[in-house]
Amino acid sequence: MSAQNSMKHFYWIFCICISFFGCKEASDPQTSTKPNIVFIITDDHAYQALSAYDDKFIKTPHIDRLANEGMLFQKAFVTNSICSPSRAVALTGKFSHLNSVRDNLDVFDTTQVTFPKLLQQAGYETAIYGKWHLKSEPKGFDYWEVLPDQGHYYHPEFLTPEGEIKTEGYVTDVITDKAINYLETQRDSSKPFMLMYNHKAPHRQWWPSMHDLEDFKYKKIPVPATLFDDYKTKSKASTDAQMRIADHMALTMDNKIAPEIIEKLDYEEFLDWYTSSYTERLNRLTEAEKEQWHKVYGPINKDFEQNTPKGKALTLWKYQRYMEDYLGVIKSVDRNIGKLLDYLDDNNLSENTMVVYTSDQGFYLGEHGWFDKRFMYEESFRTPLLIRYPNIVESGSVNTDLVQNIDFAPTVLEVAGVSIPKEVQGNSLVPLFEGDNSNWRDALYYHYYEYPGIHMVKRHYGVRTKQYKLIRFYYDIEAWELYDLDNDPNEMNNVYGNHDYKAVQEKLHKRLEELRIQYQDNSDSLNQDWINKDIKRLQDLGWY
Ligand code: SGN
Ligand code: CA
Repeated sequence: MSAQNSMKHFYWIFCICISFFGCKEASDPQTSTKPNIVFIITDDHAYQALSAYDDKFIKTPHIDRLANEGMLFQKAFVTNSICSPSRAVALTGKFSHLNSVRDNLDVFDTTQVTFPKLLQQAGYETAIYGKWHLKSEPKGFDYWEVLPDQGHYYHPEFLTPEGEIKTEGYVTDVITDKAINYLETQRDSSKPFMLMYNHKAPHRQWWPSMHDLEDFKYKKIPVPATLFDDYKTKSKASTDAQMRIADHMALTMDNKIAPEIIEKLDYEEFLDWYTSSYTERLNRLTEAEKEQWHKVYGPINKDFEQNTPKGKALTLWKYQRYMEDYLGVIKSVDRNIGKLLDYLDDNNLSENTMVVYTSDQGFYLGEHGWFDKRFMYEESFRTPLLIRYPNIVESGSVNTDLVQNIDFAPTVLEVAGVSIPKEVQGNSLVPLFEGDNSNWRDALYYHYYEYPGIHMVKRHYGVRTKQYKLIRFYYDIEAWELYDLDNDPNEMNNVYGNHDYKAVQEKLHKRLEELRIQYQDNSDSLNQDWINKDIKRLQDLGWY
């Protein structure tokens, strides 16, 4: 046993003795037996843009601290790669078909059991600041201030128990200030706390903070090998998806070229509202901010006007512009996480606090030609997961087991010493913290539903083992795809129906059926009512 492990065992024996002999719990969080929890969920943070995973695009030294001082999960996944569903999964530990949120239009049923509610009942104080995106009012939180819907990057509004409020500043800074203010001035220090600190960033439309406007501009960003994927072996689901940088990324709203230039040069925008959306966002800036903004984006606009890229050159230009802003937005996330971690250090809270860093899903940074998420392919199925918990997690450790966001709720509950309800479908990560994966899952289940809808990614479900992935696309298509991830990590070669994979394919079909039974999911065939309701809502939104 390492010196560090024996210290940890000593710590636990010490804690057990204290509770056994009925000693009064000290109010100092350092000596309290109940650990605090800081749960950070960013929005659309690709693991490819987090240097603990990969430093080809950006260095994120502050977020990386959580891996250096804790555990980095190399194979962390979501169950349904989209925002509201992922948040509902995190809160309940249940798949979308059982937690009321299958897509971004569903309303979260707050009468359900959630981990914040259970923590509250167990004597925790709970708070949430930032993105919520579940439509109903937050329940199970002593304090909450959340962004309405997606929220805004500049001078964001917040929903609070007292109604909507306006704030000044950049959203990532504002959320951090609220979280630190809670810790500093509002928190009841006689209780352990659970703080959800959820960022809007780096969600589309990628407006960096004034501090980071210039950071990545004109720095050549490496281009992914699959930027010009022609989906040769894939089903129509890939061709039909509307999330290609080349065809569906907006020159105005996403790449920040002034609408009058786009019009003058006769470039086409995929959707009309992109132009107004860009102007509305620009108009949220103060006059001083606008001036600073134009100093950086003015020359970019001029260059575009002079060079008028077309065809492949335009796709490469759009990719470069997209990444400059996306990475700029991440800079401010990293800086703010650093601020929060420093606060924990300075206030003697780091030792007895579990800090979880994750995103609601991954994101495409040009792989397969895409931005956005939704597909069960690796870049959006995976999500970053870094956990620092000095009580039991060895610093600098790396885990490669198949973990999923259904595991978050049971993990937090076990760490807090609260029993895990039977209906929870995930597993606590605590055994993995301690290096024990003897009873861990061998396969993951996934199900995505938001179709027809924005980006038009067809409904699909599937299974992923350590080496293989089997996907079924359904609804207005019937197609299967199979990938051998060891031999084809970029998922370019669909081998479904290939004779060499006959046995593998049969095994995966069987495993998929077992998982659907285990997780009680028959929602592709039996719920025509749900499907009709979805179509009606999407028609109301003018998306269908
Ligand atoms: C918005 C975005 C989409 C994005 C969805 C869902 N368009 O509609 O690109 O897929 O949110 O994102 S935007 O022009 O309004 O930015 S999610 O993270 O909330 O699921
Ligand atoms: Ca998201």
